[in-house]
Amino acid sequence: MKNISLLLLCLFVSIISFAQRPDEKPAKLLPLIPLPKEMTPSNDEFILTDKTKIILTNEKFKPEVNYLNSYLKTHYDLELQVVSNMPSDGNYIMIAQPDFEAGWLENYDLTMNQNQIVFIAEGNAGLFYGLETLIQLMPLEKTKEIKISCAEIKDSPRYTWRGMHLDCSRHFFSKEEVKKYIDYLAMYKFNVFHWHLVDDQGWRIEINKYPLLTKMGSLRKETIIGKPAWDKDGKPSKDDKYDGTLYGGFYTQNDIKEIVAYAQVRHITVVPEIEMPGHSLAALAAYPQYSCTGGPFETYTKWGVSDDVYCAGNDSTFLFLQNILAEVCDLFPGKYIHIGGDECLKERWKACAKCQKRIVDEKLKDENELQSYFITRIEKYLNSKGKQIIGWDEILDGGLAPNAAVMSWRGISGGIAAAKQKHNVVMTPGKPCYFDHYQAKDKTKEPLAIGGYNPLDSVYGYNPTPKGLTEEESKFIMGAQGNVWTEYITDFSKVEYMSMPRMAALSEALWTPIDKKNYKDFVSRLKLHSKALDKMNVNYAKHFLNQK
Ligand code: TNX
Repeated sequence: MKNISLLLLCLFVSIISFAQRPDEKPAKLLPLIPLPKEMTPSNDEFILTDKTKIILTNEKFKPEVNYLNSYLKTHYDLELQVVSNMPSDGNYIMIAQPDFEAGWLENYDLTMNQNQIVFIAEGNAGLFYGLETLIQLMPLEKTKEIKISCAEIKDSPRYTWRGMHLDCSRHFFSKEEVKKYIDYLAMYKFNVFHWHLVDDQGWRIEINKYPLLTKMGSLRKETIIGKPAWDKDGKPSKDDKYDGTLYGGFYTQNDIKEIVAYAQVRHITVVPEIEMPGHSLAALAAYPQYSCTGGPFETYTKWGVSDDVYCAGNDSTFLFLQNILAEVCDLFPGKYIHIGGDECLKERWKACAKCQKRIVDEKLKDENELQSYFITRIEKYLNSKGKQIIGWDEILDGGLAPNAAVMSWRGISGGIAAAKQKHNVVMTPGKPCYFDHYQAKDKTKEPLAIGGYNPLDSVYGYNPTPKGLTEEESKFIMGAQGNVWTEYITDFSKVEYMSMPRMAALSEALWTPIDKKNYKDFVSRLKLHSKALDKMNVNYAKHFLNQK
């Protein structure tokens, strides 16, 4: 009996001492977002100084090494020497490749102790994500001795499409602001920037062949103040008030090239959106001949959806759009072009002789099938240019174009239907992926938003892979995206308020294995990470600071 008690006592003591030896502090909470797939923090510290060397054995990683060095230069005013052999003394950061090729281009391993930081990555993107992790571990204050908490990390993303969208039509954001937004995406390991460049309220991309698109379509004579009080017949109400101020802005092709290159360095693909057949009033204000009625039109000054859309019966409409898309294809090297496709009202088509003739000639059933004809014809053109189309889930109505990917925004049913038809899908249901919705319950204390309620925890808890799909069908869910529509977001500081930190929460929903996710733990890390946001002067929403 005595022996057994002794044994139990020994066991108890050893369990206690195993859990926490007196010389060992509990594992540190590291301010990493998104949380890596596998991570073991240690109590070691790596001290990075201007003596630290970078060992680079493969030149292909030079761009990422330059990125790290320019980060260090900007934030700590130091630059590390890059060498190709093991240095005889001092600590180092080694960049290595695995000795196999598996095609795991976004993965990285990061091993750290007080003498060395070793990255192993097969692809440049993987190394870039590793560097972003390392950067999040660096101290915020400018110092000559950069103390970095060590950990052993094996990381890779859960989804291949980790997107954020920004509507630059309803309100225009400068080139510098767009770059800032891209920086936030890079920080959280997003890899797609969906750039909403065109809508009823403004055309924002220079097209050389059609200069009036920016000369006229980028301007609106004024903007509605607050929310429109829609009349029952959809006509503007006399209660609507306008600000009487000319509003406009656009990106030159050089601006676009600069932004695309900026994103490329950060392993972010820019997906441009050119809306059709609806949401096209700004283009029709400049070129009314491509509408059903011939116009004239004005760039929309209020929010909502216009009746006037591109004419689907007129062959010259397609030529016009193809000429635009040809320039778009040259500017954006990514595989996908977003062709919109949402909320196309069919009133004009119903009354248009040319559209009705098209329906008869093409043996279409109705205006929904006419929309499908429209999108399929555009798809054929873009496929011939080596591009794939992606569109909002209305492109399912009347039949999906053969190779189209679908962005599911009216809930998830469009995404489920598309996946079942073996089409690629990006999930972005209004709940919880619309970051133009309110993020706090008490709306009276919040800046004006379009409506809805998408708090941080619901964004965090989002699982892009819906129930009810087989494993095979689930493979078509490429990922998800957060959308920032800007009807009520008039300046960049409000873009930050609406998107941060919901963007951080979404990044974890897209990156971290589902069984590793924990909202409480996320909030604890976010509290640490928010110090970095403070340092960057980001106007993020602070509701989480009161959450335990
Ligand atoms: C719906 S989402 C729209 C946008 C609006 C947004 C406001 C989508 C494809 N169309 O035009 O800006 O709602 O939340």
